[in-house]
Amino acid sequence: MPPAERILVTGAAGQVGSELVPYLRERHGPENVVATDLNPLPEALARAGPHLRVDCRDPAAVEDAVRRHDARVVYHLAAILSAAGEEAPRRAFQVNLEGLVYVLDAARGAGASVFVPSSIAVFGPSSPRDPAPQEGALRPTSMYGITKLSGELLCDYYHLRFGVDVRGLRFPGIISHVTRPGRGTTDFAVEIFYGAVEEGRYTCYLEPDTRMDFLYISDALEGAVALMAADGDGLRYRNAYNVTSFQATPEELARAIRAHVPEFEVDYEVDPVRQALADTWPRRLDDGPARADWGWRPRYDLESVVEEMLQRIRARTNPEERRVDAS
Ligand code: NAD
Ligand code: AKB
Repeated sequence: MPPAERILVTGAAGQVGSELVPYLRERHGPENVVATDLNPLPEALARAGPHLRVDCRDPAAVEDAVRRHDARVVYHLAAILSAAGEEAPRRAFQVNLEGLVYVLDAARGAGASVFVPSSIAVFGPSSPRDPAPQEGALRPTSMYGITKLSGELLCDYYHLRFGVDVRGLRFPGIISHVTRPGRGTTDFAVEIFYGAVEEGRYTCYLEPDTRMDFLYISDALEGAVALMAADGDGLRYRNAYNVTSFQATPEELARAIRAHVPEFEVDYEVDPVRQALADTWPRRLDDGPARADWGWRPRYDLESVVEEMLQRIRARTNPEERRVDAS
């Protein structure tokens, strides 16, 4: 168990934050992990430890939250994801970039370190797609990708210029079961499990053969914490390391689910905006540097994720399985 640390999480109500906060509270004590978000937190999260409303676009509020709680580490998750960013590009710019600068300034003032997740969306149509290397052609065409790539550069700048210990991972699509995703391009890989369990069917907004890159939430959380614990001198790429676990198309996901839910049906109604985003992203990230520099090793693959997602979602909707799950 690591020594307890005062930690502040922004965007704690989201898909990643709602699982990162309990994960950190388990390790550092509930009283040491402050959950913040613009929107209300899930009740369980709010009940279990300190929390407050913080809009990351408000520099005074961010600085006050970091200072008042004497945060030593900030996990800055607040963001507008890819599909939502195409609906409101200006807002994506403000939250993803202005908000990031305010968090970096507050961390600099307080001497705190920072984790900032980046995304596979930093790559663009001119990038190699399979695999996309750690370094190379990074010319994203979505507002989300542009803010994420600019964010990586800002983080490196704050490290080089001001000595802020800021680190990040380029996540592919994250699959999880506690909080539904926040209007990204990879949401189908979560929604499809709810469709299978709750309705036996799902309508997918991407073409059946669109290959995308994925990571299970447990690997994402372990990766973030491992990167923050790594010796900073050994990090060649602070912001941000490619990480990945497995690749799948909607049709392959559906087939893997059908091994457990034989009657499961999927049809397709393509959303041109999300299809266009998916078509500019790599099919797979090269995670070699993360493996070499700080020992990145994901534990989950397609089959184990399918099993776990179905079990977790069934346990929430089926009281018989809930009892089994809790034992
Ligand atoms: P999400 O959309 O589920 O959650 C983001 C949270 O930010 C929400 O709870 C929202 O209320 C909050 N937020 C929005 N505007 C805010 C503001 N102005 N001030 C404070 N909070 C605000 O996103 P997520 O999936 O949890 O993503 C977390 C981080 O991980 C983001 O930086 C995202 O870019 C990155 N990421 C996620 C994925 C994924 O598949 N989930 C993949 C790659 C990178
Ligand atoms: C999205 O689809 O926007 C996110 C991401 C991969 O960054 N899930």
